[in-house]
Amino acid sequence: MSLHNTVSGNRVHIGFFGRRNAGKSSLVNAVTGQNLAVVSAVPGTTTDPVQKAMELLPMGPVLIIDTPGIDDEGALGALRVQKTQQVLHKTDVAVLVVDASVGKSDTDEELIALFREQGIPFLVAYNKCDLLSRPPEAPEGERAVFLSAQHKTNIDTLKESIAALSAPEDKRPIVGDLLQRGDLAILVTPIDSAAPKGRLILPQQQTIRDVLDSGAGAVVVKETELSHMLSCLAQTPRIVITDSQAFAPVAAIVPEDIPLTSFSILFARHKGDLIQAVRGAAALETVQDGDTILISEGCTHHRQCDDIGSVKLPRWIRGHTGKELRFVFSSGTEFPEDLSPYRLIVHCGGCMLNPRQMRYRQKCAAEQGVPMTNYGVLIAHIQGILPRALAPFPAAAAALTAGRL
Ligand SMILES: Nc1nc2c(ncn2[C@@H]2O[C@H](COP(=O)(O)OP(=O)(O)OP(=O)(O)O)[C@@H](O)[C@H]2O)c(=O)[nH]1
Ligand SMILES: [Mg+2]
Repeated sequence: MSLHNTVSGNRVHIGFFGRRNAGKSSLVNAVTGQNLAVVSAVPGTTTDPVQKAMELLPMGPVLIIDTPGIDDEGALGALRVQKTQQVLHKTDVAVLVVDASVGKSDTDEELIALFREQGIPFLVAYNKCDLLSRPPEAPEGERAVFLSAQHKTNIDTLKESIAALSAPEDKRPIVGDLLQRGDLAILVTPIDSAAPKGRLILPQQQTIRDVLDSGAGAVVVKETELSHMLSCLAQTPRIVITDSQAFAPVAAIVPEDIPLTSFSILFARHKGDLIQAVRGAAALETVQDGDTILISEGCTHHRQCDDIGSVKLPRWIRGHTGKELRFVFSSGTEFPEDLSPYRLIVHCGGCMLNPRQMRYRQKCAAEQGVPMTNYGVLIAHIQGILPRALAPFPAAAAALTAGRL
């Protein structure tokens, strides 16, 4: 396959972020070995994202994205976040460029919080180390590279670190990033007729595994035993995770100060871009008579999904909106290239798609400006449980509020 035949979805997307004048464009030029990006001492030189597809060793095909610098004025401005957000949607690995002679600012910390929340692996590139007699120390646990874009020192180290972060099976957290060693997570798993015989479903198993990997403990309980179990605990749970079907009764039991979310929210984030999915769900409020909604499934053989996708969702959506809508269905590997006919895309959870495939579909929708959500997030929205279920994810919660306006 030639370089140009590699569709952009199959390229590792590497985004360079940071404050104005940190040297993002200089670093992009040093990494690519080309003078693609305009560099100047005037802050705010880069005004729109600049991207370049190329072959970058030791990674292979990549897409390098240089972004406009973020202002220093306190909290990230809404518009800036939106621009940064658009790039974050497609970023596989983020490089936070910090001027080492200045150090990290609140803005940088906010960017790091955004990366974390969206499960985007990142590293901090301390640039302009040539200005220092000796490089600063990185905070413990931070993946950092000390370099100089101008003197081209440690650029290879940066490339290797990026490659290490973009390992093929990208390990996006399910819930582990919200937990600390010794924490307790409660998992509420109703056992009804839809539950498989003699075992738990995969998302529940994977969540338990993720809890264990983070050194926390899991209490797994049916909604009927939840109240009793809560009263037995000597330690306040860090989070309660429930099957969305049981959200209402569970929300009534779990005190407001204990974070409560659903498996579908966790997996929307694990598999793809939660913020985009939330925006897509909020877009349901803006559909009009005559709009077409695409309902898309990743596989062709899951009876249960099929029933939800082809029968229940159209009914719920019509009931919720009260609009005359047209529904179009796609399944398996087919996903329309031209998404412009659709006002909204509702995708299944994508259990048969790998995160990259799922994210690629989300990228296509984002690039074409079509709102896209998934079954779990949309159903949660229709049930009215999103505000509470999103509370552990502030940026996604903000997207819900913004999307409804
Ligand atoms: N001493 C030193 N100066 C650098 C280095 N890298 C970049 N600079 C200088 O820092 C200034 C800003 O560089 P840019 O690459 O334009 O910074 P940027 O982050 O892209 O800035 P915006 O696009 O405005 O956000 C320029 O004057 C560069 O020459 C470095 O490693 N050492
Ligand atoms: Mg720039």
